[in-house]
Amino acid sequence: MRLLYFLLVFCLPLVAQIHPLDSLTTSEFWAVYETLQKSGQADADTVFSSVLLHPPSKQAILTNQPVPRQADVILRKGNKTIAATVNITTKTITSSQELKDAQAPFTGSELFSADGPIKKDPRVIEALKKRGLTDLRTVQCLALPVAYRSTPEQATQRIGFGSCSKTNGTLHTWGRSIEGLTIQMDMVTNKILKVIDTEVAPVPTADNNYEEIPEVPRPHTTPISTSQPMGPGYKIDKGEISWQNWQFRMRLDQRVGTVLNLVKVIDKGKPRSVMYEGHVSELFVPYMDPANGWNNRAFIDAGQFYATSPFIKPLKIGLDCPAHATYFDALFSTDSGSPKLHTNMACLFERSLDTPAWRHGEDGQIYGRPNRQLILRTAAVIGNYDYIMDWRFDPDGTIEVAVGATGVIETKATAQKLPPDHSHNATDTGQYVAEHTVGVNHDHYFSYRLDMDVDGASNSFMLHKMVPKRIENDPMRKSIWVTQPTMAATEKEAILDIDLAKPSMWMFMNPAVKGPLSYPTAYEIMPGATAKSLMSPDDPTQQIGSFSEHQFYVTPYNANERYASGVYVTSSPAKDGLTDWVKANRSIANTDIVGWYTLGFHHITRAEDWPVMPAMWHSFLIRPFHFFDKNPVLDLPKSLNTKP
Ligand SMILES: [Cu+2]
Repeated sequence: MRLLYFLLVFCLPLVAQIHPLDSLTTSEFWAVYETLQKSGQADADTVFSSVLLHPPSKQAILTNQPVPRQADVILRKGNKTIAATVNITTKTITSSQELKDAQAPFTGSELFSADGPIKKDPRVIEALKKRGLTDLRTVQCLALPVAYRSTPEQATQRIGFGSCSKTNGTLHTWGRSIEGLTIQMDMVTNKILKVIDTEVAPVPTADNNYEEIPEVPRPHTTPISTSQPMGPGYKIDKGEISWQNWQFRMRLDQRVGTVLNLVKVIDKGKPRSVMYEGHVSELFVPYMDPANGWNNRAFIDAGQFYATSPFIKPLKIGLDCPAHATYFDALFSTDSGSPKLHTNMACLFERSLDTPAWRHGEDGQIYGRPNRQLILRTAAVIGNYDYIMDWRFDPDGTIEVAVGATGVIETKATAQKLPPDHSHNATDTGQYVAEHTVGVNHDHYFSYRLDMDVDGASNSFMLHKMVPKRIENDPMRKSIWVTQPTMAATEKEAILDIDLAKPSMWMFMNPAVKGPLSYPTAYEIMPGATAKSLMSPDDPTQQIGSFSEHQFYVTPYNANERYASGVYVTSSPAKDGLTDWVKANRSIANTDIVGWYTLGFHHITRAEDWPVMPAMWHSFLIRPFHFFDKNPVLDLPKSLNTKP
């Protein structure tokens, strides 16, 4: 179903009033452009590296006060980076500053323009010749930014780190890397600064044309049909989505994808606040190989690449989401400051879970209610990797946040054809996934920023610890576990890791609102399978993705703290991020607080991950705790097929 809503929003303000939390519209992008041009801040050569909605004042939103529409802009003029905030309402510049220790993110044209200069360098030509590669039309080179400072030149110059792949004989170049050859390039002058050539390995030839593999019908795959013949059960009204007892706003952001706002549950007819804002904050994907070409692969995937191409990419109807889903378009900036429409960037649909929301069998009878879920989905594609990113709403007040990792693993070409023996330790930096092809060990970390507002903005954070208790003088029992509620007073007390020997529940609670049983109302953050970085804190790669040290953090609300590795992650000195903010050890008691969950996993690759990886899912839950007075889904319909 094509949704007119977003197109209508793009045509505003002629049609209706823009909500302060809506995405930037066409006319607003152009207002930003014209304001910067007229003021002299931008000229014909200025690159618009980033134009994002400046999030409106939370205080103004919560008190229904008028709030100006603003945009945060990063401009680049040669080597200079300028941060500006533009007031769209008044067409004035709120602030503008040249940054001395930060660099604008790489844009797409910048990244791909490296191919020509790299292939003209005689050292590169010689290195390619040494590998038998003389037809340079079949070699593709690009220069990527590095998020952290890996060379001193990055402090003063805009350095791209180049590498090349062979393109002939294949549709995609993943798995065709020209190993051991790396290039450092000044992206402003296009001067090649260094060519490093450390090892020659044959470019692998293992089949990677996955799309051309013939389809083989599987036995017993009869059609499964899902449809909603009476239309969806959700409503979308001026950017507000409502479904069953849920109500929230959604916008799509070029840097972080889906941004949820004003997430509420309707309880007995009254809207109750759960979360003011929720979105991915950052991604960190470090590789575990110190060799040339691999030693600086530690990607900060959202902040490092969103200007190259938007974090989220189009969805395919019938593959990513059902045909009957609602698909949303998005309007993002180009590097000349003009808006560009991207279609099918998010989808919304209901699905039957084919499981009961609850059930009980008694006296030969089965009592229960069937369950369903509302899913808001996007797909991020960053180079080789694809991440399906879900916000899943359950009727019982739970939100499941899930990420499905798929796409193509990064591989290293090796001189050796296959592992020398039958052990799994043939190489300590990866596993062979095809001949001459090692899938390098790596991690994936996702930082989710969760501005929880449980029944209001002022919340406290409680650890509901479970501790063993010795039972004395009782022949029937020697031990039990009991709960020990502990309030986290400051940020350091809320830096948390999963420890199976010291379990605890992590809860945002409102000390001022008592539930029907007299407990403060609360929402729990329930971790799923996750991971913690094993790199040392003095490793510069770890410093830029340092949020991966822990699974959870709580900070007092600060409008400027949105991205866990900081705003600027191109050649960054890594001094502005979540782990820096929490050093202040600010109070988090009974105030507006924000949770930061790290969803992570270590990835040891396997044959089954090649040439394209089966989707692997990880998730965590945000679920009510003493928020409702009883099971909130007792009243679900007995059949899913009832008319509302
Ligand atoms: Cu992986």
